[in-house]
Amino acid sequence: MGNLTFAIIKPDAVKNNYTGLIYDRILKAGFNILSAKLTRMSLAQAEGFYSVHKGKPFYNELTEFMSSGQAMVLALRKENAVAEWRKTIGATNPADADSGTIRKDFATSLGENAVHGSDSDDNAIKEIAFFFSDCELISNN
Ligand code: IDP
Ligand code: MG
Repeated sequence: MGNLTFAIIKPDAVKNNYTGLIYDRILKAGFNILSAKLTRMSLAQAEGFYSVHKGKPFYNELTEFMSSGQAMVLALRKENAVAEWRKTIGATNPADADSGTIRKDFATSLGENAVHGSDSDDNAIKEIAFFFSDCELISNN
C-alpha cells in the first residue's frame, strides 16, 4: 500500500468557487500536499490523461469538460493515500456518494463531479508524473 495519490479539483468546482473549500477538506482529512497548481488542460492533455477511457461513450464529454477551464492538480501524501482519498471524495456519481464526501457536497453531476482521484498506486505515480516534475514534489517533513 502506497502513500501517494493524485487529485484534481475539476473545472466545475473551480468555476463554482469551491477550490478553497475542497483544499480545506484535503488538509482536514490529513493529507500532506506535496504540490498543487492551477492549470488549464489542453484537449490533447485531457485525452492523454484519460486514455484508459478512450472508446467509452462518455470519453468526448469528459475530455471536453476537463479542458473547458481551470483545474487544480495536486500530489497528495498520506498513509494508504489512494483508498483514503477515494473515501474522502465519495462515489463517482454524486447521487450515490455518502454524506460528508466531497462529491456529495460539491459535485454538479455524474460527469462534472468536482474531483478526481487515482484508482491504484501505480496510476497514482503515473498521474503525478503526468503533471509534476520530481523537483516540484516537495516534502514538508
Ligand atoms: P472515477 O473518477 O470515480 O474514478 P471513472 O469511472 O474512472 O470514475 O470515470 C472517470 C470520470 O469520467 C468520472 O469521474 C466522471 O467525470 C466521468 N464519467 C464516468 N462515467 C460517466 C458517465 O456515465 N457519464 C458521464 N461522465 C462519466
Ligand atoms: Mg477513475
